[in-house]
Amino acid sequence: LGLTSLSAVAATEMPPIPEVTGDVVEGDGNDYNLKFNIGLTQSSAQYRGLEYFKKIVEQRSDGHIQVQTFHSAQLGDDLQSVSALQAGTLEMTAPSTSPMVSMFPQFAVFDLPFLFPTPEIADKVLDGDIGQQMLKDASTKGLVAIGWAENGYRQLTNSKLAVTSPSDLDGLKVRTMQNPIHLDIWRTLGANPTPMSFAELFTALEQGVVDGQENPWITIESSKFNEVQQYATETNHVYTPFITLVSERFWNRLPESYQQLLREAAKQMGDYERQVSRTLNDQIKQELKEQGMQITELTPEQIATFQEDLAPVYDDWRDKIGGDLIDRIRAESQAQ
Ligand code: TF8
Repeated sequence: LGLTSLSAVAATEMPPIPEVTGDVVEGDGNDYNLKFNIGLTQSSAQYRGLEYFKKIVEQRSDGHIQVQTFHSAQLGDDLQSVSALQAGTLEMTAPSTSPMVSMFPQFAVFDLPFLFPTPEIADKVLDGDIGQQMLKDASTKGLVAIGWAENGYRQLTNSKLAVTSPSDLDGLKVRTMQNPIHLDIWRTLGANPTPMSFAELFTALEQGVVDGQENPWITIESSKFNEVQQYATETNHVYTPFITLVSERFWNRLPESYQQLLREAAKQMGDYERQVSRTLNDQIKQELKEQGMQITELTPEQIATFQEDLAPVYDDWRDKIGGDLIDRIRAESQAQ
């Protein structure tokens, strides 16, 4: 049922893959093979973005770069893909920033709850000086970071009860990404969090190893979590970006003109993917309701209770992440 209804949306309302603009780019006469692997399924906005990326790169390189796309962690989950890039056995991936904080501590800023009040503010941060500096800083350790896209605002689902306040979370087993702030968030709210790779999540939910998880609506549907999760709460507690990464070994083999082509294609993919993600977000929430998921939308007062309870998470992480960076992001929000 989930799939049929998602493809119904896809047919009518999914923003179509744009036409490729820009001239053919001269390379060095060599042919290149680029494998691009992600953890989400074929029905995700992210995979749609990959299809656009492939179209741009293949057309503008006049077929000299062939892009092979992989989804559903076919070539590994987020962390495994990053290692494969470092080893040079995979050319591209686009993980959530969260599991990468052990390599790049500054990414932890994206894990702070309720820091990005709107997607437009997230865009300003990611596409502005802060985000562009982060791409430079993350271009090390065998990786070249060339762009941002979005995973999106995260929502809580579970198999036990309709959650309207932190007190409902008492002892609830919630899967989190492999990230210390996420662990801290759910522990602070009274839940019993377990970090786990996304690739293991469906089975863990199905077998009751965990009671709940949190991800954007589109991921909940495209991964069919609604088949094993009766309840959802629209918490919007964290905005997670995707970061587009290239293997440095591959990058260094490319002529500069192709490096520039990949940067441009990553930018266009990111813009398009955000558009798809935002167009589908509310539609998919409605569909999940129609399919029988019990979705709780919180009042501003109920959201405030979560925010107040999570204030200590800010206090604990502020200095470790850099209060300066947090203040600059807050200033962007105020400037709106
Ligand atoms: C998570 C993330 C994932 C993505 C994707 C699988 O919950 O939100 O959806 O990182 O690559 O692990």
